[in-house]
Amino acid sequence: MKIDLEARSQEKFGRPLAELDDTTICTMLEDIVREHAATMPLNEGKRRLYYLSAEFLIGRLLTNNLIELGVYDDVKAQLAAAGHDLGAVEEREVEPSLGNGGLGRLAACFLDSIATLGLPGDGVGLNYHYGLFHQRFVDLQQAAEPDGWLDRQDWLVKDEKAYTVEFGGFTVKSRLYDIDVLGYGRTTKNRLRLFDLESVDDSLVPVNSIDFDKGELAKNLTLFLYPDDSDDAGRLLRVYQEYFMVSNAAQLILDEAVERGSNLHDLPDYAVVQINDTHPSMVIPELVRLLVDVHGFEFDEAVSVVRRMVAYTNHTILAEALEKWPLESLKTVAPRIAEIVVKLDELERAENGSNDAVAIVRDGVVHMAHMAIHYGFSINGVAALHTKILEDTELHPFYELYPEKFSNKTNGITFRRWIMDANPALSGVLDDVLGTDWRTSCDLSGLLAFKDDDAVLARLDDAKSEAKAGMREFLWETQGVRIPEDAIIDVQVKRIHEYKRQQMLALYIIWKYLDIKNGNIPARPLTIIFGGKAAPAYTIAQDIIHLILLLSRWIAADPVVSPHLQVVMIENYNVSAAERVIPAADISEQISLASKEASGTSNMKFMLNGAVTLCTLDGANVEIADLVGDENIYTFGTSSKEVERLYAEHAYDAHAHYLRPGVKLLVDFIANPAFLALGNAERLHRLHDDMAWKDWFMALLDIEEYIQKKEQVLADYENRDAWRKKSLVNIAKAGAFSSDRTIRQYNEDIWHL
Ligand code: 4GP
Repeated sequence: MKIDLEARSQEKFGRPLAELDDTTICTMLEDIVREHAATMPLNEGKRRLYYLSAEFLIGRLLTNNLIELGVYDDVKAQLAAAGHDLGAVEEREVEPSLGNGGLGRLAACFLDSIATLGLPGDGVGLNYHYGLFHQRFVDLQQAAEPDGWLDRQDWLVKDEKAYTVEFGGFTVKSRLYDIDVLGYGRTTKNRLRLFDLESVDDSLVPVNSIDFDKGELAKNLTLFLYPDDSDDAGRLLRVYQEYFMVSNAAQLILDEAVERGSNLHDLPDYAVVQINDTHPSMVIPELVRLLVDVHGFEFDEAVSVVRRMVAYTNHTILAEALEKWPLESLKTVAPRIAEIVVKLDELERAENGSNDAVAIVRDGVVHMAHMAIHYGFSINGVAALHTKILEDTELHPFYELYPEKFSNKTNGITFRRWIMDANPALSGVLDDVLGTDWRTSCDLSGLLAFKDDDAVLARLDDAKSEAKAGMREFLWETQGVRIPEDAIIDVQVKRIHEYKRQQMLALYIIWKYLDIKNGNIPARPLTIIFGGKAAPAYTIAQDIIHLILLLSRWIAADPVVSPHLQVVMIENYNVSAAERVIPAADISEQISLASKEASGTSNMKFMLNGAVTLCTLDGANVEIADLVGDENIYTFGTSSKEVERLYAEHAYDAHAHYLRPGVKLLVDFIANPAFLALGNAERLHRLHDDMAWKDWFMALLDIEEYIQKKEQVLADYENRDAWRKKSLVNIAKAGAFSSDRTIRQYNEDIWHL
């Protein structure tokens, strides 16, 4: 592809490139990429993958697409020659916010890898007009504002296809938008297909209460990334959204299979559906419905077809993701689907001897994961430990029934975004040291040969300094925070959730604050950075944010402590912020309660960018630890087996742990009189009492060992030579976590494209 920006500028605006502003240039570049992508053919193949997901957290696309097309350096140079900075232009792009967290970001990395490997496979989801909320901090608390992104974006292309979706009592028409998904160095593409309502009405936003008047539903169904599910109305709306998504997806799948020559009896030869958590699991009864009601199949044959084409990924063992819908809700939303679900349940009971533990419908409740396992041909977890827990505990009765369906697919991250785009300095060093093959192979193991090479270690160190300078600039410009140049950068970025234990890091901060007050001055400043959003209905998570913001302000105002300790909570943490912060990190905080984090993917991003991990043996941390070896990682905490035992036997006594003198001091600090005066007393009391009496995710069980380990990390950081080697080994071993590897495994074991 050849781009002549000067010519384009003259042609479009009658002005030289030098005179355009950043926003105009951004739009111009987006147009150029989109127009070029429109001419690229789709990846072809008889069997096509449909990756169904309620979330796709794709992040900004411009830089990524320029890299995929191999024109990034050229565009940068042309802009520079006209006095522009591509970095500043990139900042003009609005980030689509079509996802909440890990599962949505994983889906985006997967789309990138599927396209890069040249496999025929599209993402299918919903075109939410207001994605995840925009987070603001007001009075040291999270405020959630609607984040309309649609009117300022340029990637969506209207597709010809449109369907009708029948709900109980009313019918809507859909509209389909595509975003082209390019692969690295590829001349073919895939798409992200996002369904919207034909009759959607943007003027309805923002609303907090949902109107179930059928006319209103036809206007607002796609306005929100699945909304608050803390009450019945929110849950019902989610069922409506899910059915809208899967009905469109199923119609699209059948349509395209027929276009490619399928007679539908051979549908599994033409299509495979990967369902991302249980949100799209109604695609199973919907496919059966279409085959029976529209295409005249016998019920049994329809079921046998669907059974050979649907695969399910489980992303968490937390109950909230294993959706259970009242059968009554299904009857309201889509009566025919409720009927089919009941038949699927009867069929399953007939086959497996009516075992309630694995039933699809039990006591009027539909267990979506159970349906996905019985009627899918594959179920996978997302890290070795997670899959083991599914097999041995959480889904054990299913594992006994269908051991052959279970497999592990450890998550991965796309190297295009997480190093080439996010960390050009490090990418440049790797090019010089290893040659550029790593850009396609994602194999960085050649770096190990330079473990004792001072020049290479120094260059890696320079790249880290450059990334830190970029992050400092970003945090100053967007958050108004200044970070000391020589600070150790210690980062925990992810959704705010008790199991991820941001509250445990907050307790460490209290400990460190008191330690410095006691005269123990650290060798150099420590900057602890948090980023993440809390679900608006998740009260304790909001309380944790409040505590972090309070600590941040309190410490910044303390003349004794502030030169040595800084706490930063990034406002509105998103993919773009992650790209600035992760490359700069020295320490990667992965401190979830063992057994609770299915995999994690930020752990992989940090490692790839040379941070050293401080972690519990949870999720993919276990695999990172195996790869890098004991001397290049810091692990601590109660094992997942022991945690499972404590839960099973109700043997964890939070209050007994709280009463230990060192611990009580820290927890009580949350509700000290000065904090109560400065902050929100209700939030602080609630969080304090929760930790002192309940502590469901056992932060107090691990806190002492955590503090000890972290102090060791900080001390070891001062041995600069040894630390640089640790960092090198982490980068060198990160190839195992390329999402290209993950996608190859999905394809070889599940999709067979
Ligand atoms: C997340 C898991 O919490 C995380 O451990 C995992 O890395 C990620 O999925 C991708 O597999 N789960 C979700 C969710 O985001 O909504 O269940």
